[in-house]
Amino acid sequence: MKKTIYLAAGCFWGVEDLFKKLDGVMDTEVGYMGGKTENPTYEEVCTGRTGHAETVKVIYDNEIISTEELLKYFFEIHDFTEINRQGPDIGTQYRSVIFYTEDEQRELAEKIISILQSKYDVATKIEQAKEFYSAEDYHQDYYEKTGKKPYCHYRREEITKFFISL
Ligand code: MHO
Repeated sequence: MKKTIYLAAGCFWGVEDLFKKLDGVMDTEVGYMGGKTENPTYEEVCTGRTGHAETVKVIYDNEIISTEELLKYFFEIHDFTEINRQGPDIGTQYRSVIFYTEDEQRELAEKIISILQSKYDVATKIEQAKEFYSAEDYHQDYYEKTGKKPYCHYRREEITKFFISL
């Protein structure tokens, strides 16, 4: 079954790149969510004043990847302990948020966060998905287009191992 979730975890270039490579992910799109400005531009979001977070829309085939596996991957590819920041990128637009579209996603996000909290300070917030504003074309598939590499998104072996140990 096809499902949609919106994930914010710092600069959306890297988040999209990593999710695109995940088995079961059918489509991705980068954009903005969680703020107050309608149809924001990248420059406006960069000021931190729109309230939006750089967000990736992830459409996945739930028969190939479960929501739980997808969410665990989310926690493996970014530093979920950072508040309003991801690596060199600082500001509320880089906060860590799971924007759910259905109750099962919210429940699983709560479950995984409570497990992670036994060992880590988790900054990730869980919120209901709101209006998603697609980002400018040049931000879509940024690393595929430019041939550059993500600078703060990669799979953290420590977190992968933590999940395996459960
Ligand atoms: N550090 C990057 C952030 C880009 S991301 C789309 C830059 O300043 O270009 O926010």
